[in-house]
Amino acid sequence: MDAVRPGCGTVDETWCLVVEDGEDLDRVIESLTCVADGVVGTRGVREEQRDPAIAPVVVSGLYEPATGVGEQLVQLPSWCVLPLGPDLPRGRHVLDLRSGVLVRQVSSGDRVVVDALRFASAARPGVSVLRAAVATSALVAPPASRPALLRRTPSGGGVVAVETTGVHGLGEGDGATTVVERVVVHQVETRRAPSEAYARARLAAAVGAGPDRLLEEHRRVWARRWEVADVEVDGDPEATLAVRFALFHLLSSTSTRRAESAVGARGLTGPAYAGHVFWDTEVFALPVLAAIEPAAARAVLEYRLRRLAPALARAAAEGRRGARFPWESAGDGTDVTPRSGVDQHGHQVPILTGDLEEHVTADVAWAVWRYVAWTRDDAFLAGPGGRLLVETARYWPSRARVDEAGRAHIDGVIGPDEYHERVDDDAFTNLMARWNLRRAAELVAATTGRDERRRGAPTAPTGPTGGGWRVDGDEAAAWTRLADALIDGVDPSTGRHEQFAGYDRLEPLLATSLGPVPVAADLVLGRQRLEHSQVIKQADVVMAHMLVPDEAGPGSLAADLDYYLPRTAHGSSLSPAVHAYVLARAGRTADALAMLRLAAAIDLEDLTETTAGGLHLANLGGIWQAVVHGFGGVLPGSAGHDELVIDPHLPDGWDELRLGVRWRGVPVRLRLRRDGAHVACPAPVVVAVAGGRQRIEPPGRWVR
Ligand code: IFM
Repeated sequence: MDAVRPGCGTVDETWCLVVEDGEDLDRVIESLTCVADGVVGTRGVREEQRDPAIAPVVVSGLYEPATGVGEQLVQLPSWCVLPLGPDLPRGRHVLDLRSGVLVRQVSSGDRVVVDALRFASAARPGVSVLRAAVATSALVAPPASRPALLRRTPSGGGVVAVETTGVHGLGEGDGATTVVERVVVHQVETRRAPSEAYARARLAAAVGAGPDRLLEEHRRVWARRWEVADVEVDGDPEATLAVRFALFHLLSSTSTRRAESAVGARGLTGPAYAGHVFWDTEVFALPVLAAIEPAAARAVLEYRLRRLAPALARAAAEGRRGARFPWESAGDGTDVTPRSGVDQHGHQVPILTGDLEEHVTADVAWAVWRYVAWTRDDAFLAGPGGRLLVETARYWPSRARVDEAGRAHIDGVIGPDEYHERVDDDAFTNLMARWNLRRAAELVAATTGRDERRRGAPTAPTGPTGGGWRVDGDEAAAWTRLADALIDGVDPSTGRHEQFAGYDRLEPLLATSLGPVPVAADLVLGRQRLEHSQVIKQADVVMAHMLVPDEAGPGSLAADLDYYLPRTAHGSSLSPAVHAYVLARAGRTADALAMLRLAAAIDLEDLTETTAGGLHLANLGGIWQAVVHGFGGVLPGSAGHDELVIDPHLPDGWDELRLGVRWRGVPVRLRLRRDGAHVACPAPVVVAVAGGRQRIEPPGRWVR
């Protein structure tokens, strides 16, 4: 077994997550220790698991009909279970983030009863391996392979799982050990029937390579990933582990190999929210991928592109133009938000987000822009990415209302703060719509200018399907006019945004008066009182400062933070990391660090008691963004500028922040300190530090 030990021989607390098996904690541990390869996620179900675990294995992009939630991610039984006897003592899991390997050890006195290692091959997605040495006396039957498993879905796709279990004995008598080597292949197809013959051929190739070589390949892929993306905080091992843990699960839940990647709210770590895709994917996970694994970000955008037709159809059915993306999306891209849920008193309550939480449409556009900012994938912007920007922008003029004074309003929405429903002029929604309109208009202007120069005639690229789009200058000019007319809620007397029309007149209740945050204010106050109070669920106005700071009222950042932070319950896991980011940008680094710790605790300490259903992927993306964009100040320059901005705001105790990104295809490693930054790059890059642009030649240098 030594040949397959992970890097945790001596456990490095910044690379390894160590969890002791504990009563009632199984479901949480299963989420924390999930191993996934972007296609198949295997939760850390114990090898001796007997009670029915929840969704031991989930399969990306495959949805099946499910009561109450429309569609849910396909779930399969665990392939890691061994026929172990009932009185096994509890053990511990060690998840080695560096090599992507989960080790489980169970000891009885001096004797190791189970010493198991598993991984989901990053080198061969769909191939997973379990290698376990178990005390022969603990086995109640010889370990054997399960027969092939086939699941089909209404999309015509499906998954077939085939496996081989090799068994051999070591030693004799009381000390005898049985070594089990199991290799499994999950062959997943989203649009056609999976082929068992192909799965068997892959299995034969994997078994031929053997567990040692499979592990070596797998570790090499993770080593390459970390070479680009690792984040380390000198002076704060806790923050280092939190951000590595976030990166590990984000990269595990997304794919660089598939054309399209459906990333649900819990990634591949669990079944909560039925694996539905929310805005979480575009504004929390995608920014991380765009900066370090652009192919995975592109696959995330492809998921929306392939569901543009239902988004166009929905807008048309509602009498609008352009595209309206669904609040919750699954297989076919129609809205699958449940229409009702059950509250704490057992009463049925309507869920209105599917009808009213419309900012997701602009969020999709924002993700296109963010991807292009990191990659300069101009062909994507000129083709299908541009189409997403244009069709989303087209939605807003048909959705907005212009009053007699010429001011534009968006009525009857839900913003990120879901405690207040059917509100008018939600500042976040309006700012995002405004941003969407302006970027699309700029794109049309840039494209038309380029085409004029090239051909002497004003045209925009067109095409029969996803890739093409055509906009005439009058339509684009109307977008700019609407953007200028949209109400943004800035009150000149306070210098801050009013979250929505009438918010300031609500009961001036602070979330902090309800108890320590995070607090589920809906449970404490009840829906009725809550909606008439100023307590908000999560970052709303503050979120706009994170996504579209140039759209927010100049100078409003401090006033908005001062006002909204004490009113925020952080009743959504998305909230603390957003605050960490924005507080860091505002220079309030001690408060930002406290928020970062809260964000880290959400899953690592199961702070909201919801981690059993899977890790909160948006929070994980938020943690990385808070560290890299918030504290590091590392971001693409604003539109039209080709430099990577570096503007660190480090909290006390952080001596140096080391991180990596891919800037326009070049892997750049940064060491950020209070007095300067070191930029290491294998090809020239342009950076902006303290407002000054500098060209950095390889291998790099300090900039101050
Ligand atoms: O998208 C979020 C939403 O903002 C708050 N409720 C949970 C959703 C899924 O994470």
